Amino acid sequence: MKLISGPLSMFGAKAQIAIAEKGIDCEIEMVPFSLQHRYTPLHSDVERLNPKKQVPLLLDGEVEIFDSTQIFEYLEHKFPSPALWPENTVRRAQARLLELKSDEVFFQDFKTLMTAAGNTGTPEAQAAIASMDRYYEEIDGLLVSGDWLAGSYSYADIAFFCATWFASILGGAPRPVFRHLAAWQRRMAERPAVSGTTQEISAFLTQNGVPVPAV
Ligand SMILES: N[C@@H](CCC(=O)N[C@@H](CS)C(=O)NCC(=O)O)C(=O)O
Repeated sequence: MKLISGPLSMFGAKAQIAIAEKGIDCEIEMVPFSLQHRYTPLHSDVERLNPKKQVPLLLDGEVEIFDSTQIFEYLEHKFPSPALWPENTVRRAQARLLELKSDEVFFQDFKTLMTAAGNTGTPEAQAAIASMDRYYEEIDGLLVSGDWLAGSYSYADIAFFCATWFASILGGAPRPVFRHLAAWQRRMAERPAVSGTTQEISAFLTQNGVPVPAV
């Protein structure tokens, strides 16, 4: 099995953490990426397999798929243990929705901060930070009564941890006032699967003179 990702890919980090959590023997190949030239030249498998021209991709024999959530689904079916979707039907539905919200709702504000490229003083960036703050408050509320976002540790935690970690690079870190969220971030960061992945990304950030998130 091979994961094709990028050294600064939030969605790739999701897949990398899930692979590590499940202890899967998987080669990880990083496509060419630089802060200046981004993903050009495009990796040949990305060109061939993904009409959206994005990473991550997962190659496993005749299975050649893209999109981190699709990769989660494949990993869960092929390697059911340890389970990364909650067993309980209600909790599972909540976890799936939270995973989607990380990738598609929270990510909209994240994209605004990416476009701002460090200039967080613009009205657009300030609006994105305010919107993220409201979402952080919602998540903090979920974590009052439990260690994980949807009962048991799940893909929802992996996705949102990656979103907050990368948002922190862009000036969108959660405020410490959200103490349940802060404690959850620390719990996440202590997991070997998570710290192994963030250490690799941190090395890339350091090489490129970009400050590493505190968590
Ligand atoms: N929904 C996709 C998003 C993938 C994505 O946005 N990948 C980024 C890197 S994190 C990428 O390859 N961007 C290059 C581009 O869009 O040109 C997923 O979950 O995998």
